Amino acid sequence: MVAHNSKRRVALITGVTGQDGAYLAQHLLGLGYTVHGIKRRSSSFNTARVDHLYKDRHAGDVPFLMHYGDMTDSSNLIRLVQQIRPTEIYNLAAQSHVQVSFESPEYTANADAIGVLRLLEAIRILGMEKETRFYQASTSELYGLVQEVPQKETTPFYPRSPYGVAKLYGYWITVNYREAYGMFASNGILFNHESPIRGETFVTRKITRAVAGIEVGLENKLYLGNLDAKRDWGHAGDYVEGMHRVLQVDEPGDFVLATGQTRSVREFVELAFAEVGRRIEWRGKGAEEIGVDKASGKTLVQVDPTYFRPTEVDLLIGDASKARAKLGWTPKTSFSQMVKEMVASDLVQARQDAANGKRGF
Ligand code: NDP
Ligand code: GDR
Repeated sequence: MVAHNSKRRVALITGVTGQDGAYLAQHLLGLGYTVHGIKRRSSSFNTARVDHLYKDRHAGDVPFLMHYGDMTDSSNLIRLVQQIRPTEIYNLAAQSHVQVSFESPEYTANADAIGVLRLLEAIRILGMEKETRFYQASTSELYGLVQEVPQKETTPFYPRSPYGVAKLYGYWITVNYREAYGMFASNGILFNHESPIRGETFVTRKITRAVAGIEVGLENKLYLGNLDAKRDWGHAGDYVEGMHRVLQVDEPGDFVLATGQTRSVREFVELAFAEVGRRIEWRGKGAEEIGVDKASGKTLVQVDPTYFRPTEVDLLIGDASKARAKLGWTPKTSFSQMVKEMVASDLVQARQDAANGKRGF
């Protein structure tokens, strides 16, 4: 097994510009790592989440560096791994939106499934199997259609989207390379985790942004899909600490990270509106359902079937006992603290947008 060289601590994070990449880079820099991140070429700036970590290269000491790259580009990945020689790779890059994966299934498979293989092969081609530990961002979406609750490492997988199916390949190729080549390659099977820098089209951030936008007068109504889906929602800051721990133990393996509590989208909506003192009353059913502000009678939430998915994951609730026992990991942030933090942050943003005459939505 890969002996962990504690003297040299060099991490490579794919997907560093995403929610988890930003939290993980910050965490690893705090632990004294040199952190390299892969960012995609884009016609507009896409590094807002990590700009505060970036120090001017010309200033000398640069513990955080970014490189252009893409999970669909093997030669680029091989070259970067060769140049950086990371002691740890965190593969977080993915087309991570479940609904979008129904629109772009082939691209999702390329980036989320074959991309994992490309990175594992880069390690193997370069003969770095004993030098580099590998973390794969696996997901509770692997569980999909409910087989058992709570879901744990031994629960059978039944993915329900092209995203989930692509991630299933990523999970198993990671296990296979561990078994075939003795690599320190591990899966973190992470349940949903959110934060103020969560992508704006995931349901939690969509809700908190709309609550703030409605409060500040920038928008009138929040349109949502399935209100009854249940998720085990934690805070991204807690989960990146778990990712790091997955690579610090003596043996590689697969670990569920979850809070063990589940809440519906409907409950998230109610709590987020409660943060600004509004009580939501639900009227109607299914595609006709609306959420009304109890005090004013105004409709603030409306179901829009456009957001229904061809196949849905109804219930996720994770059992993180293995992570607790073997990694010493437990989530610290409560659900209500997280909702409060997200609404407060979006209120600040919405007020700035209003002051600057920007709609922002
Ligand atoms: P985000 O969508 O916020 O970030 C995804 C990152 O991947 C972004 O940096 C994005 O770049 C990058 N990316 C996308 N496609 C490519 C590509 N082809 N080549 C290189 N980079 C690419 O996701 P999260 O931070 O929320 O999630 C991180 C990982 O964890 C993902 O793999 C996700 O599937 C997985 N996961 C997430 C969970 C969650 O609840 N957040 C739960 C379980 C697993 P850009 O900024 O340019 O778009
Ligand atoms: P999910 O997150 O699919 O669980 O994947 P998302 O926030 O997109 O959906 C959660 C649930 O909310 C329902 N929903 C809506 N979802 C979105 N995005 N927009 C809506 O308007 C809406 N209305 C209701 C969905 O149907 C679903 O049931 C996330 C991603 O981060 C994945 O990358 C990760 O692997 C999993 O979490 C764990």
